[in-house]
Amino acid sequence: MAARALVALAAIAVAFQLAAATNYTVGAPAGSWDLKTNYSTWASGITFKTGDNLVFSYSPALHNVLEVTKANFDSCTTAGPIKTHSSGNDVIPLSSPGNRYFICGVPTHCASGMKLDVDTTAATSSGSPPPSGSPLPFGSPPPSGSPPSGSTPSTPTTPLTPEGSPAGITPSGSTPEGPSAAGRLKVAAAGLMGVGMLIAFAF
Ligand SMILES: *[C@@H]1O[C@H](CO)[C@@H](O)[C@H](O)[C@H]1NC(C)=O
Ligand SMILES: *[C@@H]1O[C@H](CO)[C@@H](O)[C@H](O)[C@H]1NC(C)=O
Ligand SMILES: [Cu+2]
Repeated sequence: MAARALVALAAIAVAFQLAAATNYTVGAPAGSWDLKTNYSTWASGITFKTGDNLVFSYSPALHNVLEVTKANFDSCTTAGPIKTHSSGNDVIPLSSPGNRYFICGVPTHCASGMKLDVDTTAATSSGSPPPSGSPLPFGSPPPSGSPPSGSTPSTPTTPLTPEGSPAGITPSGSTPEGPSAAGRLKVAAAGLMGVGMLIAFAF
């Protein structure tokens, strides 16, 4: 009984953990994968973490997505891409830290601004659930309350424009609130784990 409650609560905690990964629709909310969005401005307002996904949403009749090298990104060279995406709803997992480069392969579109450089930082380990074999003793703080020192801060990078987001790119949606919302979820999940242990001891 108590064990079952613990397992259920652990599953809830894990579900919260998975929900912390974010899907970023490229260009949203003001635009998408189009000819009018400034993608360096768009990306500068987001801290991309490993586990997040990029979602390129566009009409496949008008655009596509080529993942390319930095050299080909800089020169808008569409030949020999690392990977080509053309579904119109391409979900690209940011599975490891580092820079990745995406351009539109339709002639003139890259030079017109359809190019996105994404710098992914390693997600901190602060949110990982405690090992199942060693529950924390009573009274210990939630495991995710404070990230370990030396971990990458989760504050978004400073936008290039002095006034913050330019008009039209309003900071709504999940983007700017992602890290703090995720942090709250982690704390909530940790709290649930604590309740689970109370239940376990009560039985
Ligand atoms: C992200 O998108 C994928 C694919 O559409 C979906 O399976 C997943 O649930 C989404 N995750 C979030 C956190 O929205
Ligand atoms: C995007 O905006 C930045 C900052 O205003 C500017 O320096 C850059 O030239 C713009 N990029 C494009 C492709 O227009
Ligand atoms: Cu295009």
